[in-house]
Amino acid sequence: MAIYIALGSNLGDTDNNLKEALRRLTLKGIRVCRVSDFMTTKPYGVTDQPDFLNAVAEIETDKSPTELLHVLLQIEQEMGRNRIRHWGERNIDLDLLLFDDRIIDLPELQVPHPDMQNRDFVLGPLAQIAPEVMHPALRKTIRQLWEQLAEKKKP
Ligand code: PH2
Ligand code: MG
Ligand code: MG
Repeated sequence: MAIYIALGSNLGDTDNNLKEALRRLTLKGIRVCRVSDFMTTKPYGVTDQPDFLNAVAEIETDKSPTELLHVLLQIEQEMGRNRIRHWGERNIDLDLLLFDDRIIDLPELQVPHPDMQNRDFVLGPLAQIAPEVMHPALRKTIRQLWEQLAEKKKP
């Protein structure tokens, strides 16, 4: 069981932005156990924006999911996150993907992330570090979800 977060950036020094976010997690007492490669990805949803740099990290913490969400939002704020438009460009975005096998449906927090099974830029890095982890709602492994998405995109 583990906790996974997604990191994304497509404004400024994107490589440094991801590294800085990971550093700040550690400073706040959150243990960063594994980090995927940083991957350049095409923008999803809103396509007229720069490519993203994305990664996924496995972390450990005693915090509750809501407490962790607030740490993620706090780091975004500390890093001067500028949200220009919904799904648009940003210097840093930190999203909670999976929290052990918990299913959470609060107004401010849905876990597993409700759109993760449709996102290459999440499943790609996640499949690199956690292919056998089970999605607790869809009852499929990350590898299966990744293959399913690739299948869907075939012409
Ligand atoms: N984040 C979004 C919208 N689209 N596309 C990519 N490639 N990577 C992202 O992190 C991303 C996106 C909203 O959070
Ligand atoms: Mg996001
Ligand atoms: Mg976000």
